Amino acid sequence: MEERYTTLGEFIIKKQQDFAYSSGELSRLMNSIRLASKIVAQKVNQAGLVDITGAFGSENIQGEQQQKLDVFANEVFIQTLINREIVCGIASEENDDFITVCGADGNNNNKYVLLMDPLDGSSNIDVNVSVGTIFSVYRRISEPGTPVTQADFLQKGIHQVAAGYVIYGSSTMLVYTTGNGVNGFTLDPSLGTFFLSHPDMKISANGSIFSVNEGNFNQFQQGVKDYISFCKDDSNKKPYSGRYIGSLVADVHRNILKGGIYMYPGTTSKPNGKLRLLYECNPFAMIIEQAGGKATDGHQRILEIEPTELHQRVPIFCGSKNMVDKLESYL
Ligand code: P6P
Repeated sequence: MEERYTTLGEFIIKKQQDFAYSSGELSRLMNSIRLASKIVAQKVNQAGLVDITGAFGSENIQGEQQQKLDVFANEVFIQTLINREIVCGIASEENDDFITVCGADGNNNNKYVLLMDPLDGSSNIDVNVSVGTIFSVYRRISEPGTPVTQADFLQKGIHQVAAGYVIYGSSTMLVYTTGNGVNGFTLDPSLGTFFLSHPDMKISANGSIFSVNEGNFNQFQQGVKDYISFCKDDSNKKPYSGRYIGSLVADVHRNILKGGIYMYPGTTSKPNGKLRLLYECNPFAMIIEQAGGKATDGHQRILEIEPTELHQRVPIFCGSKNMVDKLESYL
């Protein structure tokens, strides 16, 4: 089969065949995410036309005003997964606690849990900036048939079975890994089909883009300030460009394609930064490492961090390996 005509559905089946032990549950999980992404993409692309972008009035655990699309996207992904009885538990940025998913018989022998940020960067929707969904999948560690526990979600990123994101931008793309490389699929909205558009994505070891919110510069630790000053030093042989969209999925996706480093450092007011370990930093860390890049909190691999809370924040520096190495040399 000519690669360029591979649809996401065909790719998932092909990959399942690569795993002799695969029971097909992970394939069904990916197909569920495929469906939910199409539904959310359609609503995001209508955002300016349909009155669902206004603030919903409720707040999420982050204390942020929930945009209606946040709520919509959260419900679509949750319902799609529950209806198909694919996972035994779900954790979401939009939900204070994790959701236990039981089968019709009240038990649940499904072996996976999913963690997600259903619509990251949603505050950008009203200004037509790309937003995204981020997801992370683990095998449960509790006994099948027993209720899912928090321990099932608080696993190190190295144990992720799959990680991915959907970017709702000039086109809708789904990018994911199951531990054997990273592949990107672009949605043809006229057909409702994701086509393999970016096979075996790799991030260059070097890059010339640094992404950070310099509005926080004065609150960064000195080493981070020194690295940013290095990037801005005109005497550099290799000039760097500052690019910061303020939408995590958009910033990291661009850096994977063009090379670069994305930083959300700790600050004096937020020592652990802003981004969430379990459903933002870990999935991106897996994707970036699978694409040949590096992801650290400044001291250790993001994927090695032992989680303690569902919504915990960690600083993150990720992207082109040599750029992250250079940053670390300043810390
Ligand atoms: P700041 C969006 O709210 C988000 O969670 C990420 O998508 C984005 O990278 C980050 O926050 C931007 O945060 O503090 O720079 O506005």
